[in-house]
Amino acid sequence: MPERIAFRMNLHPGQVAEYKKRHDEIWPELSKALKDAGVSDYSIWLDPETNHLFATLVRSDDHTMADLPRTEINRRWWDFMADIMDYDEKNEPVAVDLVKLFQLD
Ligand code: RM4
Repeated sequence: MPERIAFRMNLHPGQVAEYKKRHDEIWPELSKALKDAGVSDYSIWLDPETNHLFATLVRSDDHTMADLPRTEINRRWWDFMADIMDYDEKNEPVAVDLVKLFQLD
């Protein structure tokens, strides 16, 4: 069964327009890499009070999301985004897994 996951990232203050612009112009190779890794229905939402980015996506049974950080395209995208988001010591965007507490089908 495909599963939906959610996680939280952190945007730097004053960078909403830039973040949206970059994603409006997302590199086709990155979209393809995500889809090829089994990712679909991926959306990112802003909490304007905290600058938190709430991300949610569906991943397939046989997804290979764990391999994405090692791909050249993903690394290039993360380097490109590093000036406007919080990053960790591994030079990856801070991403806190969110815990699902409710579902209405
Ligand atoms: C975000 C962040 C995430 C990436 C999406 C497409 O800004 O870099 O890691 O999955 O873009």
